[in-house]
Amino acid sequence: MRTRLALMLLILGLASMIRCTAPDTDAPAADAPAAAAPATTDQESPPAETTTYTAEGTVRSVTPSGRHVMIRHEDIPGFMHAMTMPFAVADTLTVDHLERDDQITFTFEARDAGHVLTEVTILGEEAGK
Ligand SMILES: [Cu+2]
Repeated sequence: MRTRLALMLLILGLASMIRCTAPDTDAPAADAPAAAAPATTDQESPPAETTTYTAEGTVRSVTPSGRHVMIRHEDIPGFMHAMTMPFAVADTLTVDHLERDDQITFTFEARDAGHVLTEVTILGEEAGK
């Protein structure tokens, strides 16, 4: 009798445990999107999240390292309004020749991590330099 009661309690206990773990059983399903997330990110990085824009602007400064350029850019339709902002310089690009007030046409990639200059063409110098 006592054994049966203990067995009953054990079964009830197990049943409640199973019920408690039921949400965890759903967890793998919940994990699935999470597990898929990195793959999705990998897929998005190159094609979807990198958009290339070309704009005109004026060089405000180049960091001593030559890895960033502060550019006052014109309106970039569909992307952002005119403003002064920093652009990272692509590894493939050199900006040593750029000077303050240079008028430029530049191409950059809008990546998740920021904006990366990939091409710069000097048009001339801003009047009043
Ligand atoms: Cu901007």
